[in-house]
Amino acid sequence: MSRIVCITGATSGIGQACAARYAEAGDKLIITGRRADRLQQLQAEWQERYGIQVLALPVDMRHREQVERAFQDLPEDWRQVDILINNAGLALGLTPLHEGDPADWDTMIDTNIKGLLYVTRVIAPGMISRRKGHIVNIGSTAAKDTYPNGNVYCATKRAVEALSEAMRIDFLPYGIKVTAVHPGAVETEFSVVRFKGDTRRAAQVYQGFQPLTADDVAEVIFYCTSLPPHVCINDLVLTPTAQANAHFIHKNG
Ligand code: NDP
Ligand code: 8X3
Repeated sequence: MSRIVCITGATSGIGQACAARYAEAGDKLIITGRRADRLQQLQAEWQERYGIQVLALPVDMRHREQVERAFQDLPEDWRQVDILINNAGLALGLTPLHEGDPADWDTMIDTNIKGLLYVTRVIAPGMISRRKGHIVNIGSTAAKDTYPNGNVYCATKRAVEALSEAMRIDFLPYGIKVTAVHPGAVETEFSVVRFKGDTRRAAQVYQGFQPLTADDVAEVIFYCTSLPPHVCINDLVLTPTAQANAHFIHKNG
């Protein structure tokens, strides 16, 4: 039975891999991101390859009115979202707090925390009225351990962890599943974004060990959302085998 799956930040990395995984399974997809051209290209590709329906919503998660308008105007047959994957997010910079750029802090807080809240606020009431739904929030090992110079990014992911717990408690009477997935190092556009286009510095992050791929994370998320109705994975940490936690990665050479 096909489900309606809404994935934020589906234009690259983990979100794109998740969308491809659910597309392969025949689910209907709502995909979001700021890059409208990529959304359209992926929409056409998955509709063609898998014969599924894909709704592309170009949206900047930082702007509450944009998010509300995009989701409140959903066509009738797209309103019953079964699975929401709150994935859109980013890190900007890796500097000590006293040298941090407050504009970067605003972007991370507005995207990773407030954007996640805005989308959840419009989607969750429908799930609650239907007494059915699953919300997957993408945290990070950065939520579990604060690392040097990670300050505000780590704080936003700690907030995602706290909000996942809050959703689990508040939505408990309605049978809504809430899963927080905390990946370690995944090679995506994440570090290129963090280092503002410095691809050499970004590549160094993943040298000397085998990082996770976005597909690895997508497979785990797909598993979490494919369990029987009475089974819920609440909190899940996955890392490359070479990574113990946010602090320790065993690199060769
Ligand atoms: P990518 O940079 O590859 O993907 C990030 C996605 O978020 C893109 O689709 C981007 O779309 C979207 N996004 C960013 N800002 C906004 C915004 N303002 N409005 C709408 N969409 C936005 O990185 P990842 O796939 O690695 O990251 C996905 C999630 O996983 C993030 O929450 C990240 O914190 C988390 N994570 C990543 C890890 C890693 O090592 N890579 C490890 C642990 C967690 P667009 O640019 O088109 O707007
Ligand atoms: C992304 C993983 O360790 O680069 O959340 O912050 S890390």
